[in-house]
Amino acid sequence: MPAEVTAPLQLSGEDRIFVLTGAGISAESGLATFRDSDGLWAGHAIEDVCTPEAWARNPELVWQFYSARREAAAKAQPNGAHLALADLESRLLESRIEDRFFLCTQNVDNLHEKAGSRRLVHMHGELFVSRCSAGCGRPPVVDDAVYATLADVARCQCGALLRPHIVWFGETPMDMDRLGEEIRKATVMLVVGTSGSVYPAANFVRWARQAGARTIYVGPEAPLNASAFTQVVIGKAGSVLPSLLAAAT
Ligand code: BV8
Repeated sequence: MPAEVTAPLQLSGEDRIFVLTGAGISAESGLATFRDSDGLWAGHAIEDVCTPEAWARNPELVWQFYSARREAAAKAQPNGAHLALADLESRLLESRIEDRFFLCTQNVDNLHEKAGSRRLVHMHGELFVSRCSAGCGRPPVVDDAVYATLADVARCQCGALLRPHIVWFGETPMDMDRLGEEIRKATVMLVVGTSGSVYPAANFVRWARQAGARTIYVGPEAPLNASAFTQVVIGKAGSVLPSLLAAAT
């Protein structure tokens, strides 16, 4: 198990930091993670709500699952971890070197945006966006509606049902080329609150290591890919990130 660290993160002017977040960063904002005992998967089997097959079989159940998450996320506020990352981004951007900071989240909630983060990719999609389920080519639309029944679900101009603009298992994550590019440039990778159980996100730390980057994990327990990290900070993101990132410029 790599050594625990408590010292604030030190960055040199040449450093470029790639941050990857998971459900754990939103836990202290009251949003359930996936695998916790009372987590999202506790109530539903992945294959019933988070696959293209589930959508084809029962789109009403899928919309009820994501509508409940829209209601929860709409009430949630960013915590100290989200705010510390937004603060670090603005500090590093002050240094006028455009791409010293990049944030990739597996989360579909909008708490990073609420915290003020800007240079951000939702590799698994966004909760408050929908798109045409027939793939007619029209762009995704902002949509915060809650759909209790299939009859309520809005339709695309082409007539097809709207589906959540979310990456389901078996579907290709968003912006993989850009993410690969940003990981190759990174000299530091900070990973926060993810179990390291879902791919390709769980491989990012290995790609960063191969590129020679320092790799740091923050979370209350070691992730499944812990061996790929050069440093681990065991603790909750909301209390660790503000002090860990305070000195980084
Ligand atoms: C794909 C959106 C091809 C939906 C999600 C290789 C090997 C084996 C399997 C595969 C493989 N490659 C692909 C697969 C299949 C599959 C996969 O990985 N299956 C798993 C189950 C084995 N992957 C796919 O299908 C992916 N697509 O591979 O396409 C491809 C590949 C490469 C390039 C091009 C194409 C698509 C996967 C995306 C699925 N959609 N989310 C939704 O949100 O409803 S995944 C979803 O689960 C999340 O987005 C996240 O990615 C993932 C895991 O969740 P975590 O965020 O890690 O949360 P979890 O609950 O697991 O853990 C919480 C952590 O937080 C814990 O560690 C806990 O300790 C910590 N924590 C708790 N409290 C705190 C905290 N940390 C800090 N502070 C706290 N307070």
